[in-house]
Amino acid sequence: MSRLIIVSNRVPNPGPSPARAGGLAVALASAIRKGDLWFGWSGERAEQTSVEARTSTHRGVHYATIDLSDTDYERFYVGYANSTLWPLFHFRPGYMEYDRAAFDGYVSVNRSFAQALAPLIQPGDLVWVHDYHLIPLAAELRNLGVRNRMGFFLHVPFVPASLLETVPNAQNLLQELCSYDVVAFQTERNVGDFRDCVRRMLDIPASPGQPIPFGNRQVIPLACPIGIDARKFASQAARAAQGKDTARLLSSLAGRKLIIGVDRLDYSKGLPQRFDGYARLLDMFPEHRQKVSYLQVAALSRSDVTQYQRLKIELDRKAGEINGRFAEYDWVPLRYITRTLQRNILSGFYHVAKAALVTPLRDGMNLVAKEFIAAQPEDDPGVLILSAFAGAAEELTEALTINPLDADEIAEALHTALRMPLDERIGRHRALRQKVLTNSARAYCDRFLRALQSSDGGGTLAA
Ligand code: ADQ
Repeated sequence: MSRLIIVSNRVPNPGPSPARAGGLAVALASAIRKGDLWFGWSGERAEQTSVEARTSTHRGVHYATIDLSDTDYERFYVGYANSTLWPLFHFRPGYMEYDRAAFDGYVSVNRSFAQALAPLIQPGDLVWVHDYHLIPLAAELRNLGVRNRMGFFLHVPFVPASLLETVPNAQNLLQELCSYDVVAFQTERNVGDFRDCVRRMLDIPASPGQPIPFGNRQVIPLACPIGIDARKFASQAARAAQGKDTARLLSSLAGRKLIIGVDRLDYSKGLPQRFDGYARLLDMFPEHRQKVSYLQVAALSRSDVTQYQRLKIELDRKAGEINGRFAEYDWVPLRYITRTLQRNILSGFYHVAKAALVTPLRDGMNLVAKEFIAAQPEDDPGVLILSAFAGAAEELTEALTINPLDADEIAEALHTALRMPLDERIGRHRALRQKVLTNSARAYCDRFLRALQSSDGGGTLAA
């Protein structure tokens, strides 16, 4: 087997298990082996962006990181990646900002990544690049003479041509994606949009099921839905459900049904609309008052981007309004936490929840939906309420699917979920669980790496 090099914007802390193991680190745990290398930004800022990587080894896996200067951090990370590309790929053109200096910073950080990474690449290594921060990386590496097989996975959604073309240099972005040997997306729909963009914006034939000819190479577009280690998560959840944190939660619920939501505090996750949906439930179906409790864990994220600061203010206000309006002296309808909870504690909470609200306005996949299904007890499962605009909806068709903009629809779905008969809950959960077990983290890695191994590789960038 070839050595694998994983490249992502942030490199997981290789030390003892961090408080929050992100979806990426967990998903890739089954692909990365002794001798492999993980390369990316350290998360640290320095006077200058590093020209050479700092290396370390943990349990046989090598880690190589670079620091970013304050200016590069502002332009690359806060600017182009999170204020231009993130809103673009989440269908929010109104939130998109564009500043040429930020774009230049994005290109320059990708060049710095390439310069620090190129000397570490050996012949035969497979290079697997992750997410929208690093679209130009393969082109930059190829300019430095790297001829290895390189693949890219986009964790966020891809957009139709009519949206992609709103960003300056959209054609360049597409050409840079085509500099990889494999370009993988979360859903078939994303792959369809990518092919369509290539046809319309680059005037290159991109027929369904066929590789795309680009320069002297072939690019393989691939739908490769990310998964979780569902068996491990299920046993962790069953154990955690017997632990002291779940016991504390259950005793505070005093027999009430738990509705759970777990997200980064991000405008793509549809949190204000979800809060409205919950308030509508208590309005339209007052029989649930005092009988349910909704726990929303919304970990603060990207607090240096203006839209996220505004969202936090809006949610704080809405949470206050809901509790002010509906709470009784012995019942708080909404528990709202803006911190990260440890993964094993969360898994126990998922286990005992009777419904999960996963209602993003757009999401590449959404791993919380899969974690909830894996964690639920098979003999008395709760119900997943899932946005039609999460990538997970393409697979998890037995969930209650809703339009996240419609507060009344969220309320009706909650009402249905809270009264759903046991046999229907078991039937839906059995089908969902099977999918989450089959489309696991390992299946995701295997599918991607098989495609990358089988690709042409080694090509040069088209003129
Ligand atoms: P994210 O937008 O971060 O990731 P998501 O898939 O929902 O989204 O969550 C990733 C992980 O973070 C999950 O394991 C989840 O449990 C954990 N997490 C989220 N909120 C948390 C909280 N408040 N406390 C503790 N843990 C929390 C991007 C894309 C997604 C895609 C993933 C993986 O935006 O669409 O599913 O990458 O490809």
